[in-house]
Amino acid sequence: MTEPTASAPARALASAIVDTLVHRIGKDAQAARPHDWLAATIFTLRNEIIERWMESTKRAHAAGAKRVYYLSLEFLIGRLLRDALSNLRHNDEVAEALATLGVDLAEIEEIEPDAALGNGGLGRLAACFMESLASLDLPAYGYGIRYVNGMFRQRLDDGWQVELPENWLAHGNPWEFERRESAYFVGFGGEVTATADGRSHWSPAEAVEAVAYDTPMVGWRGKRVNTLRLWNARAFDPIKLDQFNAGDFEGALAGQTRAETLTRVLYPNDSTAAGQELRLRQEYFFSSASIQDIVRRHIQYFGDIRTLPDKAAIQLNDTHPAVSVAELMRLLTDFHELSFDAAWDVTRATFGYTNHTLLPEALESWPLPLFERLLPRHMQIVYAINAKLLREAAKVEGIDGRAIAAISLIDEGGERRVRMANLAFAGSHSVNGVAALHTELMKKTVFADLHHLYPDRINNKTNGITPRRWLQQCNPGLTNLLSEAIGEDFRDDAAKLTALAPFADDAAFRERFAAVKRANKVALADYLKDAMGLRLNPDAIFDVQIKRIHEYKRQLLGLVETVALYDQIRSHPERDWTPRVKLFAGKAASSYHNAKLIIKLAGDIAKRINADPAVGDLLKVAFVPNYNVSLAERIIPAADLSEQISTAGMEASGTGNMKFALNGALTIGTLDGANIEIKDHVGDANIFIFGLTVDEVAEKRGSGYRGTDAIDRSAELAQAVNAIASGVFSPDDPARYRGLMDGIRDHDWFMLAADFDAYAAAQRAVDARWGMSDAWGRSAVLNVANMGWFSSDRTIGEYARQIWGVM
Ligand code: GPQ
Repeated sequence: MTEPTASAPARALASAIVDTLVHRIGKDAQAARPHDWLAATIFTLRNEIIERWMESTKRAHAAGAKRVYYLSLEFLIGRLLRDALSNLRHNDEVAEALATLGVDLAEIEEIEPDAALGNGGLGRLAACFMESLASLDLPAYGYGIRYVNGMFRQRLDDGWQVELPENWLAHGNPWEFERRESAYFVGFGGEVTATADGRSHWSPAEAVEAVAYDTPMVGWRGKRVNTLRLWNARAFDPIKLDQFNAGDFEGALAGQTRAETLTRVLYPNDSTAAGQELRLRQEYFFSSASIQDIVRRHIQYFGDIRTLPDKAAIQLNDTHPAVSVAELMRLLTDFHELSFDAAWDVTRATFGYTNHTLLPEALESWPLPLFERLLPRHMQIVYAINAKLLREAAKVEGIDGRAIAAISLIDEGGERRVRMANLAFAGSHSVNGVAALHTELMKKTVFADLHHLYPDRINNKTNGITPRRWLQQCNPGLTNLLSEAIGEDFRDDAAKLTALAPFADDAAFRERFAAVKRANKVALADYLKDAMGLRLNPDAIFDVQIKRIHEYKRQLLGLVETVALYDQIRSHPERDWTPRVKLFAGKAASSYHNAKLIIKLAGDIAKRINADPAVGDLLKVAFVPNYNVSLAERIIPAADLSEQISTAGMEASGTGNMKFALNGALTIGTLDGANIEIKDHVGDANIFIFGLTVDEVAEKRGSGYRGTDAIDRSAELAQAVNAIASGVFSPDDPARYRGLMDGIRDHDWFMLAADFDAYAAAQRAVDARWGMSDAWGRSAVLNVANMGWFSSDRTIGEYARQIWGVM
């Protein structure tokens, strides 16, 4: 079967894959289906990964190295085969081997399910960080939950979002290793008693077992392989036989069902606190298992728990794992016999906390009675920490009663609640924001008083993205062009991309650069034609807004401007319009009414515009269903224009913005989050910035501004809002969008109307620049050249040196 033309290594690899297929999957090459080939390929590749994994672990152990622990309720890692192949530089070899077996590597890569254990930016950041940690050869573990159902699959029924469960484990998961020996007891409820020697003893009323599942995280060139350890909940006693024998079958299995519920599903909320008891249980479950595992490893390797901060840096990815602070305090005081003060010193020196949003609805706090019922010992510890914290605060000049109330771990206004952000802040030696503006706003708003108390604690770590997945893997055409132009150095150090800058003035290079972009657009157009029957003109501007649907991200601004443009094209067909394709994609939280309505509106607008012969190829609109990491990998390399148009002050950083610019799209965006730093790097001339600043937004909100003020002044805006409100795009239900449009007229909290004219003007500036293809090409090349700084290697380097002390 093996073709004689294949190289010797490819032939050896092919026979290894077939061997795996037969002995591990139990099928021969004739019977194998695509999923079998996928599994056989992964299992074969895994052998090398395992060896590097063990070598990495041993090396860290032998060096007595300090380890980084990244605790996150979300890891949006996506597919892993291409990532591993590409990082190990085995792509060509494996493709060749499979070809000799009549199997197309690209085809089997396509059927690998996305591991979507996250909602959006926060979860994807965690995945980029895991890859960079391994690439920088830093010993690190990610800790999270092995959700059986990750992010839901989005289907559009008549344009309405419907959520379907995504069963990513349906065909098994060849990447994971169950570690039955790494299992921990996690308790809930019950009561706390004092022991004879004056310590506390917690007797939980309920307990589950946390079992580890490890996935290898392969760094660039396979230098290091780290571990992503995800916890699965299991009942200690999976079946109560006495009950079963007595005929109560459901009751006999109830414990197992209850345990499994814990790790069953990811809460599909992005930047909003879920607030349900199950969520607090998930948070404690994975925090407790992770902290126990970290403490166990430390004792095993180093013996003395008091040296923990020298050997472990634990980073809290937002407040979701913040209860870890109380959990470590519990282990140190109740089991390792440290005094409260000694335990507190160890705890603070070990933890760092990253804040990802200022949105009040995202700040987690738990009703005190719930917290106390579920975690009675932790409640005591929180009180004790609070007493210490407030004693310290009272000594500081300028801290009055109001400030004390703001610093307290307990919110006493109304129903008493435990504030997780304050707990994370107090329990960490470092608190960081994710972009420069965001970090400054943290100091001025949510954490103003804690910042006054601990002025050295808040620091900035601007987010980054891994250039392996978000350039090399998703855009091989551009990557090859870059290596022809500037050599291979940028593959190991994205900062070396600056060598590309002189090529911005090289017309022949710009032409090749444009050809790569066009080929990516053709590939995307082909895909969307198959997937949703769309016909797109690859010479139009591909204008893209893909991210979670959220009012502050202002997909609605993009849609209203689309309607205005549509009206302009119809009213002035004689003008020289620039053809545009407007692509939208993203999921809405299932309970977020307006976000779901915005999705429906996008579909309604698309239906009307795409069918109108008066605009023809000049304007096409599409809402692409089921946005996920894999879809992003297809769309981003094909984008010309990246929409980053959040209301200033509301997007902590954004990371999609970085992916687009790195792939040569120009950004149209507000002075928000990392857009500001992108502007500083790519240069004002190579980005389209518009809209109110943070201060102007605050000023308007404070001065009784209403959307109607702006609508009355803008004929274009008024026309678009009125058309949507009156049912032009929803003839089947003319009132459908009245409420949504009234929201803009009445409050316009997100400043859509206030920013509209500036946004529309910026879009016309985009058209003008597109018309000067040399100028556009020059800007696009300069974006790629100057985006290396946004590599997550740079970000992780900063964390490593400035927070973790591991570099
Ligand atoms: N982010 Cl709090 C999320 O994706 N989910 C969340 O629950 C919170 C924040 C995002 C944030 O909105 C983006 O601006 C950031 O770029 C991203 O986190 C990573 O820091």
